[in-house]
Amino acid sequence: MVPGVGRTAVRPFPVPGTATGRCLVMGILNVTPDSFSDGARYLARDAAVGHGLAMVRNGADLVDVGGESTRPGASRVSEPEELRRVVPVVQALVASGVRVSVDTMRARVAAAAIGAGATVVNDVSGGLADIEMGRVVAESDVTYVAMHWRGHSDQMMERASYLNVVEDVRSELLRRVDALVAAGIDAGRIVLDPGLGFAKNADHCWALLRGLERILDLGHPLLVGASRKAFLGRAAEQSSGAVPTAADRDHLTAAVTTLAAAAGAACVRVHDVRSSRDAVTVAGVWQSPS
Ligand code: PMM
Repeated sequence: MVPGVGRTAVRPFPVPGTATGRCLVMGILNVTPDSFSDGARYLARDAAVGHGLAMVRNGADLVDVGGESTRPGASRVSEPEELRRVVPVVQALVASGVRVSVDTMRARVAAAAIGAGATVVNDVSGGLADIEMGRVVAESDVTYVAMHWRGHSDQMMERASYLNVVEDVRSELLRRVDALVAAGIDAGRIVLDPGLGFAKNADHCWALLRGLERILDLGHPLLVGASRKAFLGRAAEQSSGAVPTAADRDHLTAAVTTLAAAAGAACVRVHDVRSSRDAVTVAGVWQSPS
C-alpha cells in the first residue's frame, strides 16, 4: 500500500474563497531569466500576465509569481530588480480577479506584493533569509508558506546531510513555526512545505514524499512542490534509460500530484496546471466514499 493513500483528509489551504474539499493547484509564474525549466519565457510583463491568465483558465486556483530563481547554484537578484519584475505582474493579475501568491524571500518584496493585492506569501526560506519577513507577514492577513530551507542556492547542496531526513525536516519546520508565531503570525495562516530539491538529493525527496504524514501531523496544511524537479528526471532515467528534459517532466509531476493529494496535501505548486488538476480530480474521486 502507498503510505497515506486513501486515508488522510485534506487540511485546507487557508485562503478565503478557494475550494476547501480538495488539494489546490498553484500555477508557477517565474518572471526570471534563469529558472530551471521556464527561465526567460515570461520576463516581459504581458507574456507573464498572459501565462498567468492561461493557467487560471486551465484550472489554477492561485498563481505564484516569483522574480528570483532558486535553482541550485543560482546567484541572487537585486531587490530593486526583483520588485521591478514582480509587482506589475501581481497588480495586473489581481486586477483580472486572479488569486496571487508571491514567491519571495525578501520582506520588502512581500510587502510590495501584498500592497498590490497578493494574498499569499510563499517564502522558500521559511523566514530565515530576511529577519523582517515575520513582522511584515504578521502585520497583514495573508497566508504564509514556510518551506524547509538550509541556505541560498549557491550553498544548499553542501548542506544536504541528514541523520533522518523526514525527522530532521520535521523538527526544523517546527522550529520555524515557533519563530514565526513568536513574530506574531497566526499559526492558522501558516502552511508548511518540505522543500523538495532544496538541500535535498533525490533519495531525500522520495523519503520526504513517503513521509508526508509525519509533516502533516504538525497540524498545518501542506504544500508540495515537485514540479519538473531533477529527482523526477532521475527516476525516469532509472526506469527507461533516457533523461527527460525539465519540460518533459509534467507526467511525472502529475503522478506525484495524485499521490500527494491522496496523502492529504492542501496544495501542489506546478508548471503544467491542467495535468495536475486532473490528478487532483482522480485522487478526490478515488477517496470519495462509495
Ligand atoms: N520550488 C521552487 C520555487 N519555489 N516554493 C515552494 N513553496 N516550494 C517549492 O518546492 C518551490 C518554491 C523551485 O522551482 P521553480 O524554479 O520551478 O519555481
